[in-house]
Amino acid sequence: MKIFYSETHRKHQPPFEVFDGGKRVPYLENTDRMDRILTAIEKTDWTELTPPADFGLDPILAVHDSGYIAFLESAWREWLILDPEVSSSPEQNAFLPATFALRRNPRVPSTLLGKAGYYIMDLSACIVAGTYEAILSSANCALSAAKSVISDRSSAFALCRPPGHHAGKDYAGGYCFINNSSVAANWLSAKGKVAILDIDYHAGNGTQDIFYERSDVLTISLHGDPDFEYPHFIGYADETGAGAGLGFHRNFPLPKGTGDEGYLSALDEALKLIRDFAPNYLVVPTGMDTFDGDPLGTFKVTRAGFAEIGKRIAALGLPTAIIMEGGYANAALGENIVTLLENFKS
Ligand code: OKP
Ligand code: ZN
Repeated sequence: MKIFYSETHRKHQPPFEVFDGGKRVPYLENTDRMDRILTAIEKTDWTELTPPADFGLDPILAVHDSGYIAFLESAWREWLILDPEVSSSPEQNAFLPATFALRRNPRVPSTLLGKAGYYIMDLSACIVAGTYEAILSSANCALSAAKSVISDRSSAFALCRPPGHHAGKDYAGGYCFINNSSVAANWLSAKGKVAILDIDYHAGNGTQDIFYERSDVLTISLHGDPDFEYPHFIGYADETGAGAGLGFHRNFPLPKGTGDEGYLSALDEALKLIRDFAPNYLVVPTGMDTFDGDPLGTFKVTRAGFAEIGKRIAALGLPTAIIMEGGYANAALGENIVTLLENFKS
């Protein structure tokens, strides 16, 4: 199985994020996550680590707003000018706004902090010097996996970092800037019908937003109920698409403590929807934060659970692009993802 990966993610290493209560904590979406996965992948004899190709900006701008991408490109440089103190210790700093848009009146301010409040939805999408380069490289991993799914007619894994599923057309949040899975799915949608099955612990709000009015891409997300879990304001069961897209989005909000049994029964419902839709390609935004003991999750999915989840998704028999999203129980992360991926060997 081809695994698309680039070392460029290391350029995105924010020194902190801000948790509930205003607590500054070390950035949980860290480079160690990738190191753990790479170590586990190295032990297999059926994986082939492959550098991503450069797809340029076009497939990204086919999903994201150009003003938003321009903001991401220039934010760090502009921040250095606005706060010259940052230049003396850039590695101890990250750029984040402290005021957020209401979006009742969709105007984009002309200034850096105005734009930041408009384009960023929380205190985890920190921008540092290397963020832009890292997010382009991450998107290229997802696009490379999508292309490989077509040309090799087999499944592929995009080892993306930063993740993407919380990023919308014109906003960053939840460690996400470019919605890698959506960029890949939209690129694939020019070649056939696509379904997206998001199995990260958190609701795939960005993906939901991006495809909400489209009927050619079915989007489904299984996640912690947003009534108690991030991202709180989206991901409820009654959100099923709009306009032409009505009926082509589904959410499966699940309770705290969901284990293998509860998860698998929701997954079976989702898989039935995908079979009925009869897509040509499947994109799976994959988070391992459903794992029992994940610091950002409340579910109790086990390693045996991941084996079964992978087996049931693979049984769809679709060319599948598996796209890395979250998962923060680093010590178990590598073995967990390999356990899931094994099912997609060709
Ligand atoms: C990203 B991914 C709430 C803090 C939430 C952001 C979580 C982003 C998860 N207590 N912080 O979906 O794994
Ligand atoms: Zn997550």
